[in-house]
Parts: sequence; C-alpha cells; structure tokens
Amino acid sequence: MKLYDSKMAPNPRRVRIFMAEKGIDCENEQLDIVKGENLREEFLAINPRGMLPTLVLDDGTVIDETVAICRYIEETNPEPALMGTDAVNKAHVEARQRHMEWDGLLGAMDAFRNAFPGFKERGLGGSVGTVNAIPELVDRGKASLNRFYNNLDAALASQKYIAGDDFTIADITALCTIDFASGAARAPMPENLSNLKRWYQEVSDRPSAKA
Ligand SMILES: N[C@@H](CCC(=O)N[C@@H](CS)C(=O)NCC(=O)O)C(=O)O
Repeated sequence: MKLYDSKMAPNPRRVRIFMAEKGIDCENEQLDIVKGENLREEFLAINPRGMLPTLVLDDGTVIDETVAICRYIEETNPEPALMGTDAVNKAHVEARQRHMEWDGLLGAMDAFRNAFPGFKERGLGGSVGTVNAIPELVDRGKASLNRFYNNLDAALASQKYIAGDDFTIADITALCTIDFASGAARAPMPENLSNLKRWYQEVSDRPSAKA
C-alpha cells in the first residue's frame, strides 16, 4: 500500500504515528501542500478532494480521511489496540478522539490557515477553488485551543492517557494538534498546565512521535 503524505501537515502525521505504533511501514509519497502539489491533476485523479492523508491499497482501493485510514489499519492489524477494546471502551475512545479533533485540531487549523499568507485565497483546504481566508477565525481558533488545553489538563489530573489507562488514537490526535498549534498556528501549550505537560512529555518520548 502507499500513503500520500505531507510532513508539514498534522493530519498525515496522525496516520504515520498510528502506523508506527503498529509497526507498519509502507510506500510513501510526499506532497507539498503550500506549493499546491495536492491540487495537481495527478493527485486529484487519485483523490478528487485533494486532501491528505490518502491511502491507496495494493488492489487500488483509495481510502481518505485520517480516522477511516486508521480504522482500516486497526481492523487489519488489531494489536496493539489503538481504537478501544470492548463496546464501551471503543465508544469512549471514539468520543475522546472527536473531542481532540473538534476542540483542538479544528481550532489549530483555523488559527493557522487564516493567518498564513500563502493560504490567503485558500481559506478551505483541497480542491474547492478560491476561498478567501477570514482573519477573525484566527482568534476564534485560539480561543478554542485555550479551552482544549485547559480541559485536557483537568482530565489528565486523574488519568494517564486521554481516554484512560491506555495510549490510543485520541493521544495521537492531541499530540499532533499540540505540535501543530505550537508551531505553525502560533498558539503554544501554556507552560503552567502541569498535568498536560507530564502527558505531553510521555507521548513525545514514544518512538512513534518521530514519525
Ligand atoms: N478530515 C480530514 C482533514 C484532512 C486535512 O485537513 N488535510 C490537510 C492537511 S492536514 C490537507 O490535505 N490540506 C490540503 C490543502 O490545504 O489544500 C482528515 O481527517 O483526513
């Protein structure tokens, strides 16, 4: 299988870390989003939405959407479980994973996308044509991230990982969000949140975090 990927972007990194945790490697093609390589005809023929990550299986099946790709990998390589164990735990991991996306990653994407000069006319990602950035969304994104950081710190006071005792996809989404927010989106994790800092150090030390 082959992963269409971009080292500069947070969503493809979620898949790389997920695969690294499972010990899986595959063919990889890097596309430069800022240069618009994801909007070229060759790639749109594979994924008309022009979004990364995109996984192509050996039989030609195309799977896009980070969580859908992770679901496929989880089903084909169940160990270690990263998306929950029994029915209740799977539902809980899914809820936490969505909290990380909605409260954190979307805010970071808004804060970055609407401030980055190269995306002035690419306010929405992918093959949607010209859409102007909205500078007001930068502050809204940062406000959302602020709540995300504080809620995470409170949750991590009484549990090791974001969905409980085990490292899961929710931790991967949160890590990629925080690194992206701290760098490109210019909304770093506050220094005074000690539970969040403890967790961040632990997950950043995992070998998969280098993926
Ligand atoms: N919901 C999608 C979002 C994917 C997404 O936003 N990908 C970004 C990179 S992080 C992208 O491909 N952007 C293309 C662009 O900005 O033109 C997923 O989870 O895979």
